[in-house]
Amino acid sequence: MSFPAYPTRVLSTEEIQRYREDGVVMIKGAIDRNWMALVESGIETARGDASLVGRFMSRKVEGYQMDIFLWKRIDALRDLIYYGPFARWAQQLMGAQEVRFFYDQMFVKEPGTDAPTPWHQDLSFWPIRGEQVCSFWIPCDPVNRENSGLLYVRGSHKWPQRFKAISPDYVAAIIDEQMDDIPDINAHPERYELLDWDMEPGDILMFHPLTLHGSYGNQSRTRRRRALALRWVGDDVVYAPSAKRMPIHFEHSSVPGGALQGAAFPRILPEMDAQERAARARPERPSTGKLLRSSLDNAVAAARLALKPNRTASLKQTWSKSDT
Ligand SMILES: O=C(O)CCC(=O)C(=O)O
Repeated sequence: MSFPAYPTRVLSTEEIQRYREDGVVMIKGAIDRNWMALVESGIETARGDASLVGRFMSRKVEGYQMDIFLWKRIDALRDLIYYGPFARWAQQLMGAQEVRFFYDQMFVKEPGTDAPTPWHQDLSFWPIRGEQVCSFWIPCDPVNRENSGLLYVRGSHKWPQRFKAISPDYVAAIIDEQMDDIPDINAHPERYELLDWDMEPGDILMFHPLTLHGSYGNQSRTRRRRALALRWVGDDVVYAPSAKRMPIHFEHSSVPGGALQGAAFPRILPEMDAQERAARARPERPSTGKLLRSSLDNAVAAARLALKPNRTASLKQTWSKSDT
């Protein structure tokens, strides 16, 4: 068998076209149950062993859990990324020769968890720039709007605005004052074309990181919502860090303006990079120094934001009746 695995089915021209036009496409039954078993096992391991960043990112809402760069310490997820069919889908979707893995992220909302994911674009706060970028969102529970299935604003990846990064965990350090305010989409739903799907384990969402997306809290009393996001980059992507973009805490050798490279962003296609793969033989956790630096930056940014009450009000989004 050759790796990464060939998907049980490739994307059709219509599906790729839908992704390009709408900024998101949902593919039913794409992931076979062996790969789904790795997704679920990785999420369950992560839930029982949160990283320091994960503990910081999981807001103080009972039942909400988020963590990133899980594949650096959880072998099931490393194997999923290196050997699963995802890199080949990313290659097709982005029309890229080279495919690198950017990072993974877990989102868990237990039944009744009042933690909406605010409307946001991902690329605005990522320390990269380029066209060939895509995200996959993989639920391992049945999801619909009630238990926090994702909503998308159709075609918003083509809008000219770059919105302030209201990340699900409200990290103040990445809110860039120079960027546009996100409109309060739920207060005026008639102005937008919203897309969402009922999904089952094995289904996958593929979306462009400029497509506005968000979700309600988990309003179901019985159904959990566990999901894993995988982010991919292609040939034209460059490293573009800045003070207001997500810091990378893992080792890599990318330089600003150059291609992503090094152990944090492994090349999977056209062939795996042997050195990067060897570097992942052992789990990596970020140094405490880097994490302390980031949390200090965030505390300073949060204090600055709190001193501007009008700015905070303009970031508000309507997600429940009490928000209106
Ligand atoms: O699962 C969620 O609530 C958020 C997902 C998301 O924003 C993403 O994958 O970019």
